[in-house]
Amino acid sequence: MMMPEDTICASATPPINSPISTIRISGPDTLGAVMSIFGRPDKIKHRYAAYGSIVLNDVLIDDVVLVYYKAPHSFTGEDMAEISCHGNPIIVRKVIDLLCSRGIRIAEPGEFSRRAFLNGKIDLTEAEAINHIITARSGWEVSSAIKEMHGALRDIIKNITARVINLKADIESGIDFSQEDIEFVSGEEALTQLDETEVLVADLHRRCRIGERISHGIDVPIVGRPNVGKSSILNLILNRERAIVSDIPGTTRDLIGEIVQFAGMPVHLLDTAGITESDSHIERIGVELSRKKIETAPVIIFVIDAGSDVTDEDISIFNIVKNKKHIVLANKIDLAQPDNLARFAQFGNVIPFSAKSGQGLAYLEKTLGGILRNEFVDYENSFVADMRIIIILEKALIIIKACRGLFLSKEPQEIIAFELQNLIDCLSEITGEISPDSILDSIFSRFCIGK
Ligand SMILES: Nc1nc2c(ncn2[C@@H]2O[C@H](COP(=O)(O)OP(=O)(O)OP(=O)(O)O)[C@@H](O)[C@H]2O)c(=O)[nH]1
Ligand SMILES: [Mg+2]
Repeated sequence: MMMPEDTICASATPPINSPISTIRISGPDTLGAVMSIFGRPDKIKHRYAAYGSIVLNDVLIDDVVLVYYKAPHSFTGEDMAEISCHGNPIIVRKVIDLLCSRGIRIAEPGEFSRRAFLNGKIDLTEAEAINHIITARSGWEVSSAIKEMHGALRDIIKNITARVINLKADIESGIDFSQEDIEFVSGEEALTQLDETEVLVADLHRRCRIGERISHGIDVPIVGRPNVGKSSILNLILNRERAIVSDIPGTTRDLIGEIVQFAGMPVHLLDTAGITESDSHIERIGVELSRKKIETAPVIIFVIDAGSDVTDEDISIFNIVKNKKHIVLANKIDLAQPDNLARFAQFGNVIPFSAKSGQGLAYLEKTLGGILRNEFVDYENSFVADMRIIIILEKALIIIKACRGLFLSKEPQEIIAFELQNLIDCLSEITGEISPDSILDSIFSRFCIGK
């Protein structure tokens, strides 16, 4: 266990005016420092909320609640304290200045989590999960990250690693007894175990990939011919004037995207340029971007104008969209004759919609949510893993293939055992059992100060 010598402090809450702000302190000088600035030092006890004042030279700084955690029973595993004061950055600043005058220094980004990791309180998957909980933009990410913080990913990795360790041990026992011709694990059995390991790693890789994809936001473009109301629909869903709306066809030239939450998942909703045969160079570029998005997006919102007749443009856009998952909105229903949707029968199920009145919005959210859940069936079981983990899993799959090659060509057991050790080391990088400082730097520097 590595114990950093110095004591750090930082505000764990953002520098804004709010009811409460919290200042964290961690390190061996914590208790001395807080006792010296807190008006009722006798009240400071392990895991006890002490109420009192912080006073400097007879001037009252604030009334606060102070909780002290005695090492190793704290988040970092060191002596820690949390001071909750009134949420004014001026007060926070004064308390931190006071602590600094007692020889405590301001923490680097992620330094509390880094200490928790170095003291064995959390592994890297849990540290990364905490960061995901803070930065998550949808309910799905939050619950997935909380599961990870509770060790869901770590347990799977540990289980896979344990299997490889066993296999390697069996093979090494074979090495020791090789003179006596005892084989602890037959070649076939070893291959089966390797195959099983590969299935587990590949499955985990797939689940992390899905999670990674979802967490970036699932692209859902809103497409249709010019002037049908695509930008108005984006603005309605976002509940603000994000895209310019006008009655001039060809208003939107570029892709305009925002992340919104649908059915607990982050959706990258994209307003696109109305698709048309245009002479204008800029408009053509926009139309090209819209077409590309239709190709790559998993789900498309196709908009038609319920207030006007179906045009050839509508039909040709629908022909590109129809083979993909899509939703059809008959927008401007407020301008249409009621129950006159029959003329849109060629587009299949059409949702009557109005960006003006909001009609159909709840139904759109329900329908889109349903499609997304179906498209990403396994989303309950996917992980919001960092690219770092996905890359390590890919490396592990390559090593497994190499091991199989060694088995099949009946290489000496020492060589196979060596390659299996590479696999164990590789998997251990995920939890951080084996991780060079440079990797730790890059992970924890992404955290905010006070975390
Ligand atoms: N009455 C009514 N008007 C609407 C509705 N939705 C949009 N409009 C109007 O239709 C016109 C075009 O709306 P936009 O949202 O700019 O249409 P767009 O599809 O983004 O157009 P381009 O960017 O040119 O492709 C504007 O004058 C809107 O106010 C609706 O539901 N009802
Ligand atoms: Mg537009």
